[in-house]
Amino acid sequence: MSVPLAYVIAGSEATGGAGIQVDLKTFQQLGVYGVGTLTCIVSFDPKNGWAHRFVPVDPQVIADQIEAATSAHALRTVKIGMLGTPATIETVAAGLASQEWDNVVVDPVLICKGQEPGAALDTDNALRAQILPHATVVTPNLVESTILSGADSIGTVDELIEAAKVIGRQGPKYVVAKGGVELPGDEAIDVVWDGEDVTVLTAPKIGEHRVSGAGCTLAAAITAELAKGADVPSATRTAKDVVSAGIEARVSAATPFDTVWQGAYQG
Ligand code: PXL
Repeated sequence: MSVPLAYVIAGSEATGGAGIQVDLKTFQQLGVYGVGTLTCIVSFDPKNGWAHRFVPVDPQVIADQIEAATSAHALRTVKIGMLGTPATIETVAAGLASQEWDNVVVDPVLICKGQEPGAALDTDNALRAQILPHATVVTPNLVESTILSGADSIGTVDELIEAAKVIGRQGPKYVVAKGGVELPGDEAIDVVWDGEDVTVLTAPKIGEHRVSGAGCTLAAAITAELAKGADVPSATRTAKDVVSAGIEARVSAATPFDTVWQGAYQG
């Protein structure tokens, strides 16, 4: 029996609500065997308002993990999550270039919830220059779309579409630009731009509060569906259903945000 495989290169988020923990849970729920490489360890600090504590993994150790994973398995589909430093980006870009991929899903984690935007311009620029050109799909949230497109702000669906088009010119074949709860209106809107046409996906917003792990779950679910042979538009539609079900059944914690329950989606 051959099981579909998906690979993720991402960071650990110690509360379980984001990062590689979410990616691997999502892969499993969608019937895909997950292989993971760790780029960094994020441990929120409960004594200090759950502020970020961030430790990058040594670049050589990242390269070693990529070597082990890609030597053990015939991996064709990969998701890139949080990278965090220019040195990590350099190492991961070299890993991506070392073999061919059918699908590279890039979740451009420029900042996490609670961090200041623009904290690390060199990291943003390295991601844009070295990772985006490899992407089959990139999945920016509203803040990331604003940064990557250079827009002053994004407050409407038309502005989100414009930003997706600008990001699409930086290399990725598909841009899935997420409106999330911050984009005004009753619907959670995602814009899919394929270089020629735009598709607007909608789902009812579930509450007005952000839920941790929604972005990681969406990109991981797209990755899993691509690994199973879906095309990008249908993978994105399924992924949106996975996120909606997971937000509906969210898990509460002492952290500032509830988190997505990946086990809720039953296909
Ligand atoms: O949600 C983005 C994200 C991704 N990956 C890691 C994170 C976060 C946000 O906290 O810590 C490791």
